[in-house]
Amino acid sequence: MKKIALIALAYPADGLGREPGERWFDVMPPLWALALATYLRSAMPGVKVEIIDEQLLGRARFLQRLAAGRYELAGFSPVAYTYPAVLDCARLVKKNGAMVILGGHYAPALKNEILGARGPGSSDYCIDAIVRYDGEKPLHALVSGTPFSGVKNLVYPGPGGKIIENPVAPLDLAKLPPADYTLVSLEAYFRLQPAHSRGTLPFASQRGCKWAEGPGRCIFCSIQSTGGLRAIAPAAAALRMADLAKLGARYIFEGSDDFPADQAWLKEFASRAAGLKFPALRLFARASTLNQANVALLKAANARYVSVGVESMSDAVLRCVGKGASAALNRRAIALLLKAGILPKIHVILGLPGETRATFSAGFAEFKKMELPVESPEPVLLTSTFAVYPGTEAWRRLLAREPGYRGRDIVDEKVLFRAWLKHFSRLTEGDIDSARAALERLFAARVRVPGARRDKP
Ligand code: B12
Ligand code: SF4
Repeated sequence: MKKIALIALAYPADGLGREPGERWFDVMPPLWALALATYLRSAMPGVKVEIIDEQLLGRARFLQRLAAGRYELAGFSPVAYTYPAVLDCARLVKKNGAMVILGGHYAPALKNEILGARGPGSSDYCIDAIVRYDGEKPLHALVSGTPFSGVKNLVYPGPGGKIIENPVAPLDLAKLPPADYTLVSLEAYFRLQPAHSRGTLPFASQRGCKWAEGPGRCIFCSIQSTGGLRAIAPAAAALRMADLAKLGARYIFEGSDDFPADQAWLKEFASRAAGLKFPALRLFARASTLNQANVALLKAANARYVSVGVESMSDAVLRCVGKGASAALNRRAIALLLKAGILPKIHVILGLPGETRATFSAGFAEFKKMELPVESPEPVLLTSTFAVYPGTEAWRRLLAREPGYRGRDIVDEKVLFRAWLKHFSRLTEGDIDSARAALERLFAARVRVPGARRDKP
């Protein structure tokens, strides 16, 4: 029987200078792996697919398991912070003869760099190929033994090391089987979740972003997607989410980029959800799509928390990053959510292009005017420093100024951030730290968070 491993890494505890154990999200089963494993199992019932998750095993047991495993194919979905550790794991499974495939959002953005440094023929050969965009059919084709040249969405080194990019085929989400959450032990994940959010499962009813496909794309957007905004039919999405309640889910972490982007979809979804026993939803929305009608629909669909990437409260900065929002829209979004009894989570990025002490002061004054909840079980403000991810417009701009970073497959976020500030911001790291501290003080004074866990993106 063929054995396939889909290997998920824990977000490193020291990532971004965080203190060990500090995280802004709950431990959840990796949705990319569930999606791929479900498809593979339904298309090839004879294949054994294991989802191996470092979050459950801890580093030592996780590495032991990989070292002992014999897999025909091993798949990883690195993000910028996990990529170096993914390479360590790839070397382990490659040693035991696995074909190693990467997918997700980081690897396709650096496909040439990764395959050049880690592909066949390199001195550190541990990666065979990279899948771009939807992975279900490409993975099935690979496991079936289709030669690389016949696998859609695949990027791989051809004869002489030349990187070959196969044609791309977006998937019809309606034709996918519902992700099978029983492929992993949900209890094991629930046990690692804090009491107030225990029973959280991830779900994604949509892929792609309407804003990115249409008038603009945020300059920090690293999401690799093709085929425009696609969604599971609203009735099916509602039923599948309700089914998760039967598996013990009390909350759903909905990973779509802008859940209310398609109002007709949302209307149908909300009317179906209203008739079902429905877990509480945590979701993401753009400020510009959070109008009165959409917020009412979200409330009807049992939305509890809505994350809004307000990023900045300076119109000048928002224009610079192509966000398609304004301080007024941000304020409106938060006010509408609060009025509907939905808790906002306000994501702010520090170190954006165009930011100066003056824009920060103006933005800070706007934050002061913003309506906020008096109390929330979780932190409402989530600040982060600007991450220049490969594949973004910001990355392209930085490389134009710092050609020395070109060609590398491993990026050091702190180094990039410093270089970014040097070229694109008039703020220093000290200014950023003070700005962050000032914002945190403002929110701490205005929003009571009983027994707050630390909560930063
Ligand atoms: C939901 C989500 C989370 C959830 C994950 C919940 C879960 N356990 O499933 C949580 C909150 C835990 C999370 C955490 C983090 N995330 Co996150 N996350 C997302 C989000 C919004 C959706 C991902 C998702 O589940 N989509 C649905 C699944 C089905 O689609 P998919 O992941 O794209 O996978 C498909 C294809 O890409 C492909 N594929 C993916 N992997 C592989 C692997 C193989 C082998 C193959 C063949 C195919 C394949 O096939 C899949 C099925 O078609 C994305 C942004 C986005 N819109 O995609 C960011 C995103 C992936 N996250 C990101 C980051 C940075 C993080 C964090 C570091 C936290 C942070 N600072 O934001 C941590 C890292 C966690 C870790 N250990 O890796 C970045 C990655 C950027 C980069 N270039 O590195 C993204 C792109 C968002 C962004 N900021 O731009 N995340
Ligand atoms: S970062 Fe901007 S462009 Fe990218 S998915 Fe989010 S809203 Fe869309």
